[in-house]
Amino acid sequence: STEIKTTTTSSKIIRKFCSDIDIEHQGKLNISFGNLPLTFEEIAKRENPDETALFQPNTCTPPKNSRVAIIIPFRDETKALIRTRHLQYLLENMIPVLKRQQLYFRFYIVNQISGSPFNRAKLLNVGYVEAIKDDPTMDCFIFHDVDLVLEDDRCLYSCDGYPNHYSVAIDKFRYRIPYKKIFGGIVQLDNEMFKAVNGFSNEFWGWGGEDDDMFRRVVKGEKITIHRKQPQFARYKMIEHKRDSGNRKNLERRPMINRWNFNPLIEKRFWHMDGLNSLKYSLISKEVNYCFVNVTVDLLFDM
Ligand code: UD2
Ligand code: MN
Repeated sequence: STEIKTTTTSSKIIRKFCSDIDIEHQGKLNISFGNLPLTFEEIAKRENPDETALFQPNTCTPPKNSRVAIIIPFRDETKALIRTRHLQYLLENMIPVLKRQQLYFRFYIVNQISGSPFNRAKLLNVGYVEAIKDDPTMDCFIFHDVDLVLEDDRCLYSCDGYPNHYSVAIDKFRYRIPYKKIFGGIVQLDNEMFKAVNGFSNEFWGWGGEDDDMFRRVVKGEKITIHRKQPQFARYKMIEHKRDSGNRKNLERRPMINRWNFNPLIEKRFWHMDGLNSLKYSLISKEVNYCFVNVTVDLLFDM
């Protein structure tokens, strides 16, 4: 079976809610990719998740907005296992951070089968649906590229009632926002907001545009203000990489984004019809792989 055991059986009962005083910050972290990363098995051995790959604090109960699913769009078709290494670096460095932040959390790696153009946004929709299915108490969703590793643990991964953009200071962009309306890399939405915007679009095949469409769903569609995390803490290293095969530039991305400039009545017709409520996929497998849930999916490309 592909179902993961839910929290009703695995949740610990501790009567004290976690608060700021339970968080042990180290501050700036020394992140480097000079050595090979640990294997998934080694990470799990060190970090000790439960059998469902869930992590939770030992001494307090996470309050509302601290039950976090981290969803990573993924495909690795390289012989050198480049994206797999990225994932190992990410987990090796970030699981300890999230533990120190006293979060209840689980990683979902949503893996697209080969043969169709990569579709990051649709994979993220799948991750959301599968995470909620496994654990309906999850209330905070972080949509996270595999190649971004946090450099300061004072950047909190719990939700705060706003949609948040995390990757505001990336080494690759000289730690500056590359353009004003960016909403790519790492973003966070709580359950209500994600449902309100109907999730991501399912129709962006190949590289680019899907993040800009989500920006518009939130800001133009739902009229919600996006917050950016504090740049002094929300600092990331992007592990250097080339464009993956199977992820060519989406040449339709500009006209698709420009739909948002039309009359608002026309807008409604497309984003209310394209997203969570139109999501179709075929689940190939779902299993715990040491320290994360590995979801493999056929996104039913038919263009
Ligand atoms: C930018 C955005 C990214 C996304 C992308 C356009 C930032 C910091 N990043 O990243 O969020 O909007 O442009 O789609 O703004 N992936 C795989 N295997 C593949 C292809 C992609 O695992 O074959 C995943 C992986 O998690 C990767 C992510 O998709 O990090 C985005 O792809 P990218 O890293 O090639 O795109 P990039 O760096 O231009
Ligand atoms: Mn990247």
